[in-house]
Amino acid sequence: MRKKALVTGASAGIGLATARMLARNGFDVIITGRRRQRLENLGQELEQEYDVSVFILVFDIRHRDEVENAWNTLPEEWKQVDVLVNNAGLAAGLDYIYEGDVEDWETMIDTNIKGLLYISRLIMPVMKERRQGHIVNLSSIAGKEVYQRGNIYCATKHAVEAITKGMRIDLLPYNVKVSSVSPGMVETEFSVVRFKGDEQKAKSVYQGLEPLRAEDIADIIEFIITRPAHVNINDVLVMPTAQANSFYVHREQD
Ligand code: 8X3
Repeated sequence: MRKKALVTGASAGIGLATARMLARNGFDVIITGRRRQRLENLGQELEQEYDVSVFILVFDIRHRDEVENAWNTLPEEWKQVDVLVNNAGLAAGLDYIYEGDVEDWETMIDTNIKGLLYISRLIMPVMKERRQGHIVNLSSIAGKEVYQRGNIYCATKHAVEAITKGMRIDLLPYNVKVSSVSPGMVETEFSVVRFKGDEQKAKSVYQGLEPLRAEDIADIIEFIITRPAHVNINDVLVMPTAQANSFYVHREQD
């Protein structure tokens, strides 16, 4: 039986690049997200290009019942997930905390923390039972540092860090690896979503520098999941060369 991987938020960005990387490595892939058409296009591409099987689960990860119902539609052999990539996540808004939109806070908390927990809660017992598996959580530089107006987004990524550590400790006796990847600036839909579709504002985040690409992060996940059985990469913190941390970014003038 071929190995199975599940990637959340696979319809774009890091999730999509990761799904491609997994298929290239011979995994059958469960791709999840909200946008069915995009997932179907990706599924077709992966099956044709890499000769693997793809299972599509459409759900909004913020809704526990949707996540559980989708999981329950999976045939038993598909539930034997070897690699789980908890990628689905977003930033909504960039506001001073005293002016923050409470809806934005809830969206981020529900997606980045609760959503990650909902899907993990279904898959961890399977990994524990099989005494095999690897969970890769997408954290962020925002999980290490807090920057002005990043407040709740940073809080959710700090929570991901704690959850990663908690998973690693609790799954330790069961041979399950737990890793995280913590990127700085990656040019995906991230900033467009953060700024609610304002493409100009989103572009300006990456003005004058070369940001990371989704594929750069997929490359790192590839390295993480292809280490020998006795090696676990706990965390990789990765920045564009033009970024030192959340505060120092070098921009070339046009
Ligand atoms: C995304 C990186 O610096 O915009 O997680 O918070 S940052």
